[in-house]
Amino acid sequence: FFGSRSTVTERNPVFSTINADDIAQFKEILGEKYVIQDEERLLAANTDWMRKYKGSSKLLLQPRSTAEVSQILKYCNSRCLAVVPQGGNTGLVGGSVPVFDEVSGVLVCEAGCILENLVSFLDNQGFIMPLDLGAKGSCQIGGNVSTNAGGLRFVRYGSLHGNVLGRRVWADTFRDGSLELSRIPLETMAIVAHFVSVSKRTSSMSVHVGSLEAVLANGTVLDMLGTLRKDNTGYDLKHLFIGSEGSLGIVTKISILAPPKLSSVNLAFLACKDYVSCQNLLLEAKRKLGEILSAFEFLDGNSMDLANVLILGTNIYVHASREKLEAFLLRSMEGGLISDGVLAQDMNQALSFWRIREGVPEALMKAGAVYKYDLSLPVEKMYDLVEAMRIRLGPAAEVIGYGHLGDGNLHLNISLPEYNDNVLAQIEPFVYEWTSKHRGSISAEHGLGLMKANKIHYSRSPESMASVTKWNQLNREELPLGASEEVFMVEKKIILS
Ligand code: AKG
Repeated sequence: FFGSRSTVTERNPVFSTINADDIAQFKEILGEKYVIQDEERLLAANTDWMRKYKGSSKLLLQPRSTAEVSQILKYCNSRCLAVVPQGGNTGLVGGSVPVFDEVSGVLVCEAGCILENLVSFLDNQGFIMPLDLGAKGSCQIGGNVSTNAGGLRFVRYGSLHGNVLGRRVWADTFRDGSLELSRIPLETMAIVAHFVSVSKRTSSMSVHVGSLEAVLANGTVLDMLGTLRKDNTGYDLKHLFIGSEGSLGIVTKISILAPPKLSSVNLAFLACKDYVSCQNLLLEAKRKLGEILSAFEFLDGNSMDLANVLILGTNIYVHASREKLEAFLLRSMEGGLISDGVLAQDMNQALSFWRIREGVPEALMKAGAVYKYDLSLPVEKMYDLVEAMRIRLGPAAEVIGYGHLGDGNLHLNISLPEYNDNVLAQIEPFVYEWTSKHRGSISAEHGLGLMKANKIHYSRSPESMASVTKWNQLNREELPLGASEEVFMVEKKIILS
């Protein structure tokens, strides 16, 4: 425990403990340099981003290839050593080299590639990543796939199930869009709507294909990398690895089809007087701008205050005009859906709007302790939970609601000066019961991890859980990674205990 606020999971006695022979074996496979026992580095790897969960792993391994991952897992399996795959924010192997085919638009890369590097790489080639999230500067694509990260472009490009593994086809009809509104949106609710448009084009067709390579616990390398649009030869096994959080194997390579870069991107930052107006605006945006809408985010007044006070100075002005969006937004303003708003005039301004939205989680971390919930709920019910929680907790904590309105995904954050078990008892299980009652999901995009591993029953029926358990039992000999018992992160680093 870090004080009373973090969680440590008990070690499962089924697993062996590491001995000197094991360490020698790992050094043999990886070389001395990549077998790490240094306390400080282990502490960093054993601690999650929120500094809430703490593992007690004794060894950090840094494999640089699929073959090394395979050898390590095979050995660990034979010795029954617990394995936690981990990724994100370490530069461990000096960066993976992406390979890109411009004609097919297929990017093939190693799991350790940092998302932002892929975004810039593709941008230089005239393409975009279908995935974007606030943590892009440090998260790794292998981790994104293993956790099925959602992010900001979900409303347009869908989940990684569609982007990485599926053979998803989408048709877009692009239109020009314009808007000119010119004041600072600082009312109770703000919405970021991200519009993309391709001038003078009426339609375009893109295809998402892709797949991955993963290593099973017994060291078997499952090569599912491919670039075919169609392959209907039985089960689509690759899907199992997306969102499995490392429990079935370690993702080592990914191929993903990148859509071509659009010739213009427009970002509007809008204020609505209440949540009902936000919902109605979303509905209108889907009706009128559906084919050019690439993100529809929302943050409430408390989120705005937090982001502005603790991280940013707000200084948003706009002079730009784009006809279609302007028409839509003016209509929405006349109809009372929008009370204020601005349209980014250039990329820098657009980035500054995004920084407000993406800055909220960081601002929350700086504000003190935070309890985080990532929920899928019917859009019309979503904000009721925020309000119910405010009433429930009173002045004991600040309740903040923001997230991906276009996807029905609420990030409910409860901020207070320090972690407090009495407050926590007011929040849980209430938040899970409320979500379950409204047939929501207790994890929209963040995954289960340690925090929600034993809360899954709020979102899954006993029958579906039983069938997964049964499936796992049947496949125990073949697919047991089964060791995610400590810090749960992803890819490219392997921690052993
Ligand atoms: C987001 O900002 O979209 C996230 O997924 C982070 C949410 C959170 O920190 O609660």
